[in-house]
Amino acid sequence: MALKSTNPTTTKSWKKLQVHFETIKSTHLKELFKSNPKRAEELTIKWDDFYVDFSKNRITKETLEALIELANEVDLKDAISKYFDGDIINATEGRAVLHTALRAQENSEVFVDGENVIPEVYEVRQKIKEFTESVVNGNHNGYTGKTMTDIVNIGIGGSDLGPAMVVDSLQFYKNHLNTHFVSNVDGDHYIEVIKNLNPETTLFVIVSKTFTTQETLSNANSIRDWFLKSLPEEAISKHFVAVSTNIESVKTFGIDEDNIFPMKDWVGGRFSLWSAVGLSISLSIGYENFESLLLGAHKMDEHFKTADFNTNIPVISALLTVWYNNFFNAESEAIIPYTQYLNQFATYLQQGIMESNGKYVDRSGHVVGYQTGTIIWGEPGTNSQHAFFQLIHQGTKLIPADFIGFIEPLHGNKDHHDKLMSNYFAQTEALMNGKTEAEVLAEFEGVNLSDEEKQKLLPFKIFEGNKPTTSILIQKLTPESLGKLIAMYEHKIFVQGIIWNIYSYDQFGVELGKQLAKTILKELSNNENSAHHDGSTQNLIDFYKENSK
Ligand code: G6Q
Repeated sequence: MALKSTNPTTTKSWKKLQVHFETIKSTHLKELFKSNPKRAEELTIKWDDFYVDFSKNRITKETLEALIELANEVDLKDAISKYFDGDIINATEGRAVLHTALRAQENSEVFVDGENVIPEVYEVRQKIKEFTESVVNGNHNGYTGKTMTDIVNIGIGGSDLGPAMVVDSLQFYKNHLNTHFVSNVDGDHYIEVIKNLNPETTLFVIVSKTFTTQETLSNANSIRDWFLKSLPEEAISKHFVAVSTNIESVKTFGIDEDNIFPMKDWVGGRFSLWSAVGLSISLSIGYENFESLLLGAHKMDEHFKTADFNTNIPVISALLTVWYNNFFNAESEAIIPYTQYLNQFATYLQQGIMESNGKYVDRSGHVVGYQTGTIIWGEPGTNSQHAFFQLIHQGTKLIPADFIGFIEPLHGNKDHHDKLMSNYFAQTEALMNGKTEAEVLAEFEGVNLSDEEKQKLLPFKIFEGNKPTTSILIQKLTPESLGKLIAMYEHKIFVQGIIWNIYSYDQFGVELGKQLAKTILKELSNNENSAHHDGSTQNLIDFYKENSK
């Protein structure tokens, strides 16, 4: 069954939210805390090892009620069932969206075209497990008998960002294998990665759902050529494996069928790290840890599917985005992890969120008359405090931010961890409270400045505050808690798409890029000049050709 199509702006709750917005838009968060001493408790969701405090958001109970009404009016419940049940909710590509099936329990049933897909999911998982163990334990060695020391994941977009982010985030749990990622078609990228590698001890994992992506195939071909300079053709089967839906093209590339890890077209690239696309994750942290990652995601799936909307973390989180994006006209959202391990997390979410919800046509094929996908950005705190935080504190834009922190550090340095987390808490507090004129004046006391100088300086030192943040506090960064966190954002993306009445699971904008470059490439590599470019593009191409060696 297809997803319903409701223009959210025509609902009663949207109108209610518009009226309500007028009454709340200038209210300061400080006042909201003052008027309700129980606010923090009431707006915090404790679930498993997650403590999610929504209270520093510019909402009241009434706001939440109206937002939940909106979710009900667009029939979010029905959409969630369709999502988990394998309905063709990616209608523009005629596909189901079933990354949740990849982490479902073995005894569950999810049907696509009348067939339960779970047994096959578990067959592939078994293959990942056996292969991981044989490489990690030194049973699958290189052609010359040496044990593997390095893994190179060759893929781009969804076939790179998820595995790269997870491997980096979970480096604490890593085994002896060094994992590298080659994605950019920029030849300097793969050459930098392989320059210190020994082909005899390196395993290459080519990841491409379609196995037609220019970047990945170019990198794979060049790396194979490099490899064949040291080892014979028959060595390929020991050193190259692939993850794809396109088995025939992988075989044509020269990879044995046994070395192919299949994936299904109902797994979208940017949601595919849970599938065989996660092979380099499994190789790098071990299969058990990979399984824990999947289990964490499954637990979040269950929470999302079963919790009432008012205690449902992904639902509330998505509704807040709608609130800021469509009523406060906020354009971006920041993701600030207070852990260096999640260094790549915002980059990863940029793809998930912006590729999914960067759409201007609704599910009825009409151009939307309201804002959809937000701009996502972020870097770990505390580093970002020394960089772009100034703009969040005193700029002219409203930037809701998710603060993500962990109670326990992995290496146990409590002194550093307390410093790190005191920054997390202090920032959310300061963003909310700001600094009043009276507070600045009090700070000025005892400072060697004339009254006139103080008055001059005063406006620059005032912080309005009222900057919304959501505090996500998790016990410890583990494969399982990371699985929960990623799945939380995946479901947030889904809810946003349902409310904005768009299709979140296609990516025609990405495909456009794949087509466009092909024509120009022909012009660059020979003297063909077939296409009619605008003056600027033509000049750029000509200048490049004249000056490139
Ligand atoms: C993800 C996108 C895109 C895709 C890459 C790689 O959702 O579709 O980022 O993952 O373009 O595609 P292949 O895996 O087919 O090489």
